[in-house]
Amino acid sequence: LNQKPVLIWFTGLSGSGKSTLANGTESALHQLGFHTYLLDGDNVRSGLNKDLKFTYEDRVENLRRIAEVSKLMMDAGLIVVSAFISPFVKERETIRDMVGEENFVEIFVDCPLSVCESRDVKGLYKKARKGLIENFTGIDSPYEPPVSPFLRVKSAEEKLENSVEKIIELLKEKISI
Ligand code: GGZ
Repeated sequence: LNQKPVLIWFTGLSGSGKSTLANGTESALHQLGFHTYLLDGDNVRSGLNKDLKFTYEDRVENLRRIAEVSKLMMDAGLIVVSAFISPFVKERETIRDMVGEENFVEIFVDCPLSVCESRDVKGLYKKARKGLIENFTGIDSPYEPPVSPFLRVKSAEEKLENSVEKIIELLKEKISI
């Protein structure tokens, strides 16, 4: 199997479905025989980036470290699948430049704030509205959507399996897998 190391970067609001899509994509790649690694808030913010919060500076540092770790994993030959809000265009561009444009696959998980907020799986939007959480993306901290992502997934409208299938098909073309 000729595996090309790439960084598949899911960006979107909290509750938009990034992790679900990233998980689905990783499983699909794994089933095809690829060696992958999934990076998300659960395994990064609880460990490596435990010292970081959600101020502008901390988010920038969060993403910088994630990009560096992704690079190391790509050096090891892995396909890295990552799911972070990554709200700023500039930081996503920096990551793209760090890993090389041809190795960066940006997927915009496009889900209206109203839908993310109504799902509120972890009750964080409610807390943010009450002022109990500061700098919450979409509430009192900005989200800048990608201008021209590799792919835009309308996660509130599309079925997960269909989105994953589309991602895999496009990846096949992009990295000739
Ligand atoms: C946004 C926050 C915040 C604030 C805690 N703003 O839905 P979740 O819970 O599981 O995913 C969110 C996660 C976002 O971390 P990221 O590392 O992806 O963010 S960034 O790329 O902007 O650095 C949410 C939880 O952390 N969370 N406080 N204030 N999300």
